[in-house]
Amino acid sequence: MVPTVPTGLAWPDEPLRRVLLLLGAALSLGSASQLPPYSRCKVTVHSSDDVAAWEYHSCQPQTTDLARYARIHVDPMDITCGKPPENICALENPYLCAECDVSMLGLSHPPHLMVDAEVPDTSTFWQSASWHRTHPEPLRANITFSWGREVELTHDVVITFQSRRPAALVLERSRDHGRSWRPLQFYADDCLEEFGMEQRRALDLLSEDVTKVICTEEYSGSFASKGIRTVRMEIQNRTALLAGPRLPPGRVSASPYGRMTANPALRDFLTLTDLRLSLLRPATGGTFIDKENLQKYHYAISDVLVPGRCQCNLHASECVFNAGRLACVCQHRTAGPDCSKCQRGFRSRRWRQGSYLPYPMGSANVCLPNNAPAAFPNHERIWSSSSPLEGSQRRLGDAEVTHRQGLGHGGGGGAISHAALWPSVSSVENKEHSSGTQVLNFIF
Ligand SMILES: *[C@@H]1O[C@H](CO)[C@@H](O)[C@H](O)[C@H]1NC(C)=O
Ligand SMILES: *[C@@H]1O[C@H](CO)[C@@H](O)[C@H](O)[C@H]1NC(C)=O
Ligand SMILES: [Ca+2]
Repeated sequence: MVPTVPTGLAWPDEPLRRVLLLLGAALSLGSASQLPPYSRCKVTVHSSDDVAAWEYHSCQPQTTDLARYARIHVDPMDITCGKPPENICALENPYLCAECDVSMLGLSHPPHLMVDAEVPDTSTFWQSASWHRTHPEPLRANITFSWGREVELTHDVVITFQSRRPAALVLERSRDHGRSWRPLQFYADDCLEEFGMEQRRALDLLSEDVTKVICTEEYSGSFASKGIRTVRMEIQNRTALLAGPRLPPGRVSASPYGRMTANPALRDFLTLTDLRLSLLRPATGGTFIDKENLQKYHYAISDVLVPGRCQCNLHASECVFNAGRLACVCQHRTAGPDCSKCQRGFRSRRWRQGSYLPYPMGSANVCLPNNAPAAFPNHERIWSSSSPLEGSQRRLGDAEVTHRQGLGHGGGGGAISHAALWPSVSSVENKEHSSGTQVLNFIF
């Protein structure tokens, strides 16, 4: 058995999240109407001894903490403290120091302590060497999280510092396994001086700025609260911009997924193979540098949270972690680590990504058997008159939802009335479907 990545229903706020992640799997067994949209790839709509019909939906894995499934690399190699043993001191009090020594359990602070399960009141953390090590050169470190595949961010990235938050850092992403990098967000106590950028808060972004890279002073500037140790990359504030308040009733639920489909730039912005935290300047508590006590300048991170999911092209509701890799459990007769091709024997039409539209079932764009008619419509319901199991003798019905009145021609069996197979749907859904189809044609 491969372990399934734990799932959560709604993404909770921090302290509870580790607990809820564990509960998530149990919660998702609850009633079907409680399931988040796009959580099921296939639903049986009729089943009896000799006839089965099911409907394929586009589907995606639930949000989980991706940081725990990443390979973590810290640069330069010797930037983690303790080799040789050294003292790390408090910024506020240079005489309050702790020893760091990689050879002593309890005194070492390796990178994996950024992604372990935090027990309340016992913080475990990665600790950098102090500026004493590199002065007069700057104290810099890159922390890279690599997944070896595409993942997509769904909620705020949250970095919790054990030390004071750095005076300058950049969060960057790569979509090509680290060959090229693009910034996600800049953070500084003075954006203009550090990066030549005007400071801006995610809260103030307008809907046309949904993928705009900003520099914020919110987490390190003079008005940033000193007691708070978290730095955020506000993903939700950005996706919320797409949710748009002015949709007519009945269409509201289609967002933001529908708009996500219509906004490839945002999907690109949130998709990555690697995430890098580039620490450029530690907190110094002001402009004065106390050269006699450089041990008090350093970085320490107790937790990194990267909520997101495997990018499975809307063809999988599960992603498993096996042999150090995340892999989609592909449905819809697709294959590959990210379901980006059709299974052998199921290639009668070009592979396509699933679509979020029409909301909330989406379009599965299943791969079809090689012997399916070339002009087969893009239907999402398939039924079998032989066995409820998927198999090579499966017969395919012309069961596109918009053609449901015409069920019977080309359909397998015919023993059941289509009223039983296709329960009535509201006109809103019909409308959504037809508009969804138009959008699909437009996009793909
Ligand atoms: C961090 O990565 C950047 C970009 O690859 C590189 O230029 C820089 O030297 C790295 N910094 C450290 C401290 O390794
Ligand atoms: C932005 O996020 C913050 C907290 O993360 C939230 O309180 C606020 O309502 C969000 N703003 C918008 C416009 O979604
Ligand atoms: Ca920790």
